[in-house]
Amino acid sequence: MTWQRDPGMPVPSWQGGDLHPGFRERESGRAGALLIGPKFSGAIQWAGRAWPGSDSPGGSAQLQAPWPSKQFLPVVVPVPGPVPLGLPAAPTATPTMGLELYLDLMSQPCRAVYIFAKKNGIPFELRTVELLKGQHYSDAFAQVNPLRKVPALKDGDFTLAESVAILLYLSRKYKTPDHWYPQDLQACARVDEYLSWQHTALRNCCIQVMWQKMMFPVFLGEPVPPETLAATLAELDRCLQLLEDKFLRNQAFLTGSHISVADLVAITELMHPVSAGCQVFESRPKLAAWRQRVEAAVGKDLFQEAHAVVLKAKDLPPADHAMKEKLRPLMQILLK
Ligand SMILES: N[C@@H](CCC(=O)N[C@@H](CS)C(=O)NCC(=O)O)C(=O)O
Repeated sequence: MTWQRDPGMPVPSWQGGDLHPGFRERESGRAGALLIGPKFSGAIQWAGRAWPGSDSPGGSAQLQAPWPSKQFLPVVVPVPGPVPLGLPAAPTATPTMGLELYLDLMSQPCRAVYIFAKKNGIPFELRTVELLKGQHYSDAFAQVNPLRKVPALKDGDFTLAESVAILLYLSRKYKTPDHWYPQDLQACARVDEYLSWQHTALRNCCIQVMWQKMMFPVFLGEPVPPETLAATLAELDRCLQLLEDKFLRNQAFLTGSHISVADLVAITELMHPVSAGCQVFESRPKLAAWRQRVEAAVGKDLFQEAHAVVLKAKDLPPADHAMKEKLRPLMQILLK
């Protein structure tokens, strides 16, 4: 069994844990974490440093199971800068069997999935599905997600819809650091509680505010009755209060002292009304401080990258007639 770092993948950071995505099995092209399980015996080769403290540019070893103390033995620790591969390149004809994420960063659950995957160095092929071009109605996309919504995931023959299911699948498959989706029964239940609540609360009003305040008047040229917008903004305010009082309280993050997937799901929602010019954080210092903490934990660059598209949505050229017809069903839902 030989491994090499996938040159297209970001170099993951060493977290002292047991997961190092960004590597590919050379023969099959299968993407995945470069982990050797406790039961593995056999020959391995690696590029870059092999263990913390080692400065070897690569090497090989014969491993004999079982490994005594750790559940996983990390084999490659990436070094800063280009990693010397020291191994022949994978054959270009190798079919991609790796993870594919179908996303449009205009969509808030897509941004949560994108940030999570990138932050954790999970190797994936980005398949952009542009909602405003109606690409989610294509037959090809229906094969991946018959619900015709993004985000969607394809991992080999396995397909998955629904952002929460996707986030949890990724956290389990790539064994991401525990704080994202904790093992502890009650800590995990707190995250589940938020994820269950947000679908019928924050999510509804954030998307409605964004469309009613910006997309209808600016993009579609359709005025929204002032009383409709006022009612939606009042509902957003009510949800923000619940977010602060029930979830954030005096904690650093929504479900405790560490960032979890709940924070990603929440912040990506709140950036929707922000993109439409709503002052979501200005009169809410607690929430504003939380936003800063989330941005810092995610990393400012990744946060900006994930939100660049939606923050520029106000500059979209007006939709043409065909586009409006395509969006008609969605518009009816969002004007309720
Ligand atoms: N519950 C789903 C919602 C997915 C969803 O509604 N996605 C929107 C974008 S935010 C979409 O694809 N809309 C296209 C449509 O409804 O036509 C999830 O969390 O993934």
